[in-house]
Amino acid sequence: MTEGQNWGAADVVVLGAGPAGLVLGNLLQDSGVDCVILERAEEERVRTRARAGFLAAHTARILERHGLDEGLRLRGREHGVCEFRTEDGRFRLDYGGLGRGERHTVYPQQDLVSDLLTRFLDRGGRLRFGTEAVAVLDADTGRPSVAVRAADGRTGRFRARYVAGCDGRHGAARRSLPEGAVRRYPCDHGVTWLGLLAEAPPSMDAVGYAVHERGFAGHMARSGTITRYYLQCERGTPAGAWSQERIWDELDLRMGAKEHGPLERGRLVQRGVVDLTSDVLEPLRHGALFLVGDAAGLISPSAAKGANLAVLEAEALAEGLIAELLHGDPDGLDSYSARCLPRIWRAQEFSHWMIGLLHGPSGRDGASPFHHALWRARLDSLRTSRSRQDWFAEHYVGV
Ligand code: RFL
Repeated sequence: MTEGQNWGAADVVVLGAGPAGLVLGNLLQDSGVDCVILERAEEERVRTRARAGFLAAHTARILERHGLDEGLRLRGREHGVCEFRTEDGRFRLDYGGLGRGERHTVYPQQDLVSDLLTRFLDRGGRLRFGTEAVAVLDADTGRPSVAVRAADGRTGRFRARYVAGCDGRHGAARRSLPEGAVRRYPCDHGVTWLGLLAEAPPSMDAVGYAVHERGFAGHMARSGTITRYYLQCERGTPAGAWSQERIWDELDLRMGAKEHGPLERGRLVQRGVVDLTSDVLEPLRHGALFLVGDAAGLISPSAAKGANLAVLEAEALAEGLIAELLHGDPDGLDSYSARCLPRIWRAQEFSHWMIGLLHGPSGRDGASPFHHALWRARLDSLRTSRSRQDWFAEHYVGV
C-alpha cells in the first residue's frame, strides 16, 4: 500500500505504545513537540499485557527526572537479592549491597505502561489505538509518511518530519528498512523457556535461579499475589503442552523444593514460549526513521534488560528530537545511534554471560564435560569472589 487518504500529520509520528513509545511520547508532549502515537492494539490490551517487572536503578532515575515515576514510587518495591540453586546446594547474593549498591524496583510492565498512557492522555496527547502502521514510506527523502490500517480495514497515511519506530521486533519500522540500510547482528542462544505467570505469592524473598541437569528454572516476584516463573524446555514445545500439575512438579524438582522449601502454587494465568534470541541493528537510524526499544535490538530476557534499554533509548531520542525541532540543533539526532549502541552491546554481553551461567549443564555447550566443568567454575567464582560479585551486581542492575 503506497497510496491512502491523509489521516493527519505530526512532527513526530511514534509507532507503538509500549514503554519506549510512551516514554518518548510523554517527553515530547511535555516539551511542546507535536506528536501522535499509533498503536495497533486496543487500549485494554495495551494496559494489561504482562511482560517485564524488574526495572534498573537508572530507569527509575530517568522516570523520576521527567516526573513519570508516580506509580513506581507508590507501588514499586525495591529488590536486591538473588539466589542460585544447583544440585550441590544454594547461595544468595545480596546484590543491592554490592557493586554500586543499586537495587531493582519491581513494578509490572503493564502498570508502568498504564501509568504512562494515562498521563499522556490526561495531558491531551494524541494516540490512536487499533491503528496498525503498515509501512514507513520515504524515510530517506525528508518527507516521510506512515501507511496505516485501522482495525476495520480502512487505510490511510500520516505525514511526519520524523518517525520513531517503537513498535517492537515485528513492527513496521524494521520491516520498512531497505536492504542494506542497516546491519543486523542476530544471535540464537539455542535455548527455549516456557514463561509462566502464576496467581500465587512469591515463594522466596529473592530472584531464584535454579540450574538443574533437567534444565533451568527461574522465580521472579511481580507483586504480593503474582509470580513469574520460567522453565527451560525443548525448542518447539507448544505453550500448552504441559499440564499445570506437570509444570509445578517440574518447578519443584528443579528448584529443589524438597531441600529448600515448597513453592507457593497457584493458577497459571499466562504462558508463552520464549526462544532466547538477540539481535542488534546498526545504526539505529535510517534517514528520518529512528529505532527504539525492541525495534532497535532484541535482548533475551535472561538478565531483564529489554524494558530498561527501551526507556534509556526513548530518553536519548526525545532529547535529540526536542533539540532539533525546537532549537534547530541536529547534534542529538546525529549522535543518537552512537550514544545508545555501546550500552546496548554491554547489556547484550551481560545477558549472554547470564545465559551461559543459567544453562550450564543443559545449554547448547553444556553437554561436553569440559563446558560443564567451566560452568561450575563460573558459578564458584560468583559464589566466592567479592570482585566477581561486585562486577555481577553492577551489570545485573545497571544498563
Ligand atoms: P513493546 O513493549 O513490544 O511495545 C511495542 C508496541 O508496539 C505495538 N505495535 C504496533 N503498533 C502499530 N503498528 C504496528 N505495526 C505495530 N507493531 C507492534 C505493540 O502492540 C506494542 O504495544 O516494545 P518496547 O516499547 O520497545 O518495550 C520493550 C519491552 O517490552 C521488552 O524489552 C521487555 O518486556 C523485555 N522483558 C523484560 N525487560 C526488562 O527490562 N525487565 C524484565 O524483567 C523483563 N522481563 C521481558 C521480560 C520480555 C519477556 N517476553 C515477552 C519475552 C519477560 C518476558 C517473558
